[in-house]
Amino acid sequence: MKGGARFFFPTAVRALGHDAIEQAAIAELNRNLGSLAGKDASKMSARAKEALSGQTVLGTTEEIEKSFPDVPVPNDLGPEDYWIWWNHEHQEKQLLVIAGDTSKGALYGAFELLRRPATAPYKALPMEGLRGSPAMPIRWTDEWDNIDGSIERGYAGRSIFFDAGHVRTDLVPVTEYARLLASIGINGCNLNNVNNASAFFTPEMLKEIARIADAMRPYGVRVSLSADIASPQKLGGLSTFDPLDPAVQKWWNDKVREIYALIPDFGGFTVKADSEGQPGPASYGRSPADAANTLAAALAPHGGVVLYRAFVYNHHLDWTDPKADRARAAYDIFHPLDGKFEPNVIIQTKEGPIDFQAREPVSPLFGGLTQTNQAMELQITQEYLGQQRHLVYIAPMWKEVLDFDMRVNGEPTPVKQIISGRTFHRQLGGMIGVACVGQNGWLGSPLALANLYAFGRLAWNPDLKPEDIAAEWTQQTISTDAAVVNTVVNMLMQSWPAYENYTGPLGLQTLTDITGSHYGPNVEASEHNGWGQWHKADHDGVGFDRTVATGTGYIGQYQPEVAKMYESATTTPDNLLLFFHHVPYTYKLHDGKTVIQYLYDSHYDGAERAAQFIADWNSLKGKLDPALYSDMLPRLEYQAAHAIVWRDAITQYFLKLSGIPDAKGRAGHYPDRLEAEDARLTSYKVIDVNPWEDASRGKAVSCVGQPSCSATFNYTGRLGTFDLAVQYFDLQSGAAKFALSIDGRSVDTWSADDHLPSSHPNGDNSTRHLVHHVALRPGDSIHLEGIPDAGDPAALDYIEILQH
Ligand code: GCW
Repeated sequence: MKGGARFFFPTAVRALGHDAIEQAAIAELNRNLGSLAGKDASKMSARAKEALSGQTVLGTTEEIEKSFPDVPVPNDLGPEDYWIWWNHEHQEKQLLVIAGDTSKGALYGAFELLRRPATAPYKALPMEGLRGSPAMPIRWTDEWDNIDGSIERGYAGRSIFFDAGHVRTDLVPVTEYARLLASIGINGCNLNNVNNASAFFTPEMLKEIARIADAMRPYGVRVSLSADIASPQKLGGLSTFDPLDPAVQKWWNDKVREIYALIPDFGGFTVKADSEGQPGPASYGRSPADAANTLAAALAPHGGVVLYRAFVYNHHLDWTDPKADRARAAYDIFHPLDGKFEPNVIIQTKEGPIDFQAREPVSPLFGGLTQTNQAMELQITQEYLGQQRHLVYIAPMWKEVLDFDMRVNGEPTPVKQIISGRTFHRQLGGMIGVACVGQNGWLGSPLALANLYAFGRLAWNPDLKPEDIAAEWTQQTISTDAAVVNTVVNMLMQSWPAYENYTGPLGLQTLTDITGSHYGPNVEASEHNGWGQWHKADHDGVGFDRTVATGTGYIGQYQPEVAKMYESATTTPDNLLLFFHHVPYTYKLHDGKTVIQYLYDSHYDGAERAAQFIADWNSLKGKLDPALYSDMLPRLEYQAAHAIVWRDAITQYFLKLSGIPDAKGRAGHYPDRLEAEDARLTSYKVIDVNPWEDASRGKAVSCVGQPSCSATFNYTGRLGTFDLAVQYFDLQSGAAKFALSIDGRSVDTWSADDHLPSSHPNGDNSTRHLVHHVALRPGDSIHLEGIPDAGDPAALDYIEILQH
């Protein structure tokens, strides 16, 4: 425990109290001691051995005072704070204290202690003890699990909570998840999807859900549920769900009483109402405040809260109306209700005004509710950020939002202070991370877990730096080796900028299929429909005029100093330019580059960066757990290839629309490609890919109604050895097979057996197969055979000869 020496703690560990949380904390310490101290003691230094003697005790401040009256326990710890203190004595007299005002605080202290050997091995505890305190009271994950065990926007397999209309029998993964959450200070978990929530409220189901609460309780994680506002009618048989009807209030009061009888520490309700087809108070001409307060009145006597989501908007907007603007909705609806919500209501606002895009400005609503509790909702699950198939570490984005200064009343008012309750002296507030964990390694991809970790750490302390959090995470979960930590942290830190660059830079949002997969490129999917995710690209220019002067007036929802910055294109940061302004393609950014050239360059840069991740990861081979190394490598290769699909789609699209060529000659110009539609085809048919930009030159070939098809290309290039990239479409269903041969020699075979979104060939499933070191002579014939399978027509886009 001393400075300069490696950090150990006494291995005789005990709890002073008996409650389940203290027992869980002790179990956690013991479990990890095994890996710390169980190392060969004969090889330990004398100092290290000494540091392991004495005792570690854990308890509430009250328990510590009683058993150890000489220990200087602070008397001002908050309910979830911890205090870790060492008496600086030697050997058997050595005493390490982990205290909390409550056992939950002590549990967080235990996890803090366990972080240190990997993250701060040589850092001594301060003489006065180490204190920790969460910045905000509400630190929850939301899960969007359905009662059948599927998960909306979940990319890691099936639910750990539910299956076929019931709570799962095996709740071991739930306990493990609660541990994971507690280790990063998360204290609540909202279990079910905000859509279609009523089925969870039957008496039978609530009894089953109590088992989940029991499994999570020892880790200080309170469960809560999404509530369907129409439940009194759907489940209760009432003729109405009007929140102001006394029978409706009574129904909720009774239901809440029923819940608390089963789950005494139930957290409360999350509500999505009047949004994307969910019922809401608008049906009766009532406001969100009326609905929220009805639920709040039922929950208040039991200590529960209502997280009412500000994600309320009309998805049938008139796209021909230049004043219509979805971004305005949350502020327009909720700002007038400021001060009308009960004290146990918290307005839960997505971090940006649209919907978890690659980049958005901060929601102006954070500055518009000064008499209302607020929480920020963000997505850990990567719905619009590559669905965990792409490495995107989101903490830098969250950090920008948290640090953003709303300038309320012209004063410094960073979002992190508003949502912690400090700015406007609110009792409640916090951060909600939509996690959607599943049975497949929680988030489906090993490095995606850095996002869950970072979410918890930032909710605990939003002053932490994303790169430091990335380093902590890497040290604890991958390796403390400096090269590993540096490389992984660099990869993580570069991943969001890379993704933004190859999907939707300059505030264009994620240029994906917004009505379908939310995954691959589809520039026009945002346009000409009521969803309001418009970027308004046309032949002359691109971007959405949201100014007060000539646009939708959205910018006027910000406080004056912020509004002033965004109102003028010259003072708007480049990375949000097109979110706020419609400009010609030739408009010059701050460094003098035109918008169109930036669109080209950023996509090429982003794709290049994604390719670099492969080399970065490979540089760590031998220093990584081999299983992790080989799990991650194909994911990074896939990402690099899909980044090329994105790059080509967006650059081709804007080249055609603007008619302005790429000054560097890259966009739409692929000299090393052999297009499938130009090959000699046997049974393959040429198809138009939809959207056209998702295929090289808009066309591909597809094998429909045939047992097999082939494309033969005549190689006319130079003699040499090359890598070949075969670009094909790996549809969701089936597993088509491909066989490549050169001049009759079989070179490679593979199967299109991934499960990518979409059932027709497009950018969701355009996939690259690399064949290395292929010797080619001019005049060779490159022959590709495709064998379709169960709805997968072995569709093929091109072969690219990669020049070394
Ligand atoms: O981003 C959109 C998602 C929906 C989601 C909705 C919401 C739960 O595409 O799947 O529904 O947001 O946040 O309510």
